[in-house]
This record gives sequence, structure tokens and C-alpha cells, in this order.
Amino acid sequence: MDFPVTSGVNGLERIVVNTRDAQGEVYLHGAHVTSWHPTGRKPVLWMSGQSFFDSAKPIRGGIPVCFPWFGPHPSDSQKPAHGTARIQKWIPVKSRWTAEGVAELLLESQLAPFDVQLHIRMGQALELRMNTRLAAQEKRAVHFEQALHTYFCVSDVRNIEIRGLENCQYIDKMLQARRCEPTRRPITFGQETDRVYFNTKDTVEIHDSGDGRQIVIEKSGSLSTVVWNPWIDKSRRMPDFGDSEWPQMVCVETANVADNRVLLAPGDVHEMTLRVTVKDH
Ligand code: TA6
Repeated sequence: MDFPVTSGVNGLERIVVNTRDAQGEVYLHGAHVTSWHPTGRKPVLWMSGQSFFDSAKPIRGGIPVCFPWFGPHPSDSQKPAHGTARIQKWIPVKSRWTAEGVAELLLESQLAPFDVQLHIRMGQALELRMNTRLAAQEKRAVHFEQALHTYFCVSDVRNIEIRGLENCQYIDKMLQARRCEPTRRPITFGQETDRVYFNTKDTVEIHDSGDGRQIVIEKSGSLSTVVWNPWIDKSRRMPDFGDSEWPQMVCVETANVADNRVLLAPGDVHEMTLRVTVKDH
């Protein structure tokens, strides 16, 4: 292991990455990437100043791994929102430098009936690869949902636009999960926004003139993209989200949810990837 496991906030274990090209952190709790930015750039991933760091609760910010369901459990309200992966301690299997100075980490978890691996590469780009397979003893196909629920830093959510989803149908959670036709224009924000865009493989760009940058979000093995900002009232209702933090973040989530949930057969491996890069506006 080229990158040691050390003690983080409240003693939760983490791996700190500090390379020529990038800095970042990954907590074993939830295999949670809590920070990343290329050297010399502002943070790319947003973290709440009120986040819990508690082995029984999800971390607020960075990249929560939502799996094997998204949102409330479909039939049992006692089960945790967004599944169990993000509140489970993952096992660090590998951490190494590559010849190009990229930090490569591999964490895995057994979330019955699934075995999941999360490969993370931190350099000038941030790359995550989530591989999901059924445990060997499983003889039947099983459905799952997943999301890399990424929180991005922005100068002010009221001054950004998100491009790449103009031609996608979406489910609008603010309209009682109504199915909506494509807007044919970039996403801008003037209220709480909670949308699941489905049947899209498209790259999404966050254009942030305030920070003078674009955050480019590429993906594969994902047909859903979720866009969320809690705005004022919902922020106040979340104990791990500061009341005045909402303008500084937006979630763009690489996912397979709802219509795009995955049916995984015994012996198959499902792969979903996310690649984040930053360029000047
Ligand atoms: O991805 C958007 C969403 O599903 C919102 O509805 C909101 O609940 C958000 O996730 C955060 O969920 P959490 O369980 O992390 O508070």
C-alpha cells in the first residue's frame, strides 16, 4: 500500500492523497471521496461544514456511493435512504502510485447479494470505476440502482448553467415525480431543483463564470443523471447541511436509477465509470 490508512475526522479511517498533480482524500466509511482537486486549482468537490463523520451516518458532500437502491427503500421505510453502501466500512485492497504520478486506490465491499469494487484514480482527472457482481452463491438475476452522488463546488448556484441534458426527458421530484419533456435549454437554478434525467449517456458540463471554470463530467455504464440543489428550505431541514451553504454547491450524479435500474445476472460484472476534469471557462 503506497498510501497509508490514517485517522481522519472523529477517528474515521481515511487515505490522504498528495501527489504532484492532485490532492484528495478517501474515507473507508462508504468508500467516500471527500475531496479532490488538481494541484493549483480550487476544490472541485464540495463538503458541508456540518457533515457528520459517524460510522452510522452518511458523510454530507464529496461523492456518496448510493447502492443498491436510490432514494427511499422501495418497500421498507426503516431502511436507510440511498442504500447501505455509503454507511458501510469498505476494505482498502490496493493503493499505489502509477509511473505518471497518478494515485490509484481500490476499495471493495460485500453488500449481499452483491460484491462491489470501487477503483479511484486521482491525478489531473478524477476517475471512479464501480464494478458490481453477484456473490458466487447467487443463482438468480437481481436488480439494483446506483449513483455516484457527486457534490460539486460552484461560485454561486444562481450564476451557473449545466449543459448536456437539454434533450433529455426527466422526472421532476418537485412536481410529484412528473415525467417532463426535454427543456431544450441549459439548466439554471432559481429554486429547489431535484431532477432525474434518464436514458442519457451524455457528458455534462457545469459552466461557472464566477469561478471562471468548467467542470466536465464524463461517464460510461450509466443511463441516468441526477441534478440537485436543496435551496433554502430543504437546507434548513437537514441537520448536516448549513443553512447558508446551498449557493456553493450543486449535485450532478452519475447513476442508474428508476427506469434505468440494472438487472444483474449471475456471473456478469456491471461497470459504471465517472471522469471529472476541470478547464478554464
Ligand atoms: O439526489 C437527490 C436526492 O435524492 C434528493 O432528493 C435529496 O434527498 C438528496 O438526494 C440527498 O439525500 P440524503 O439522503 O443524502 O440526504
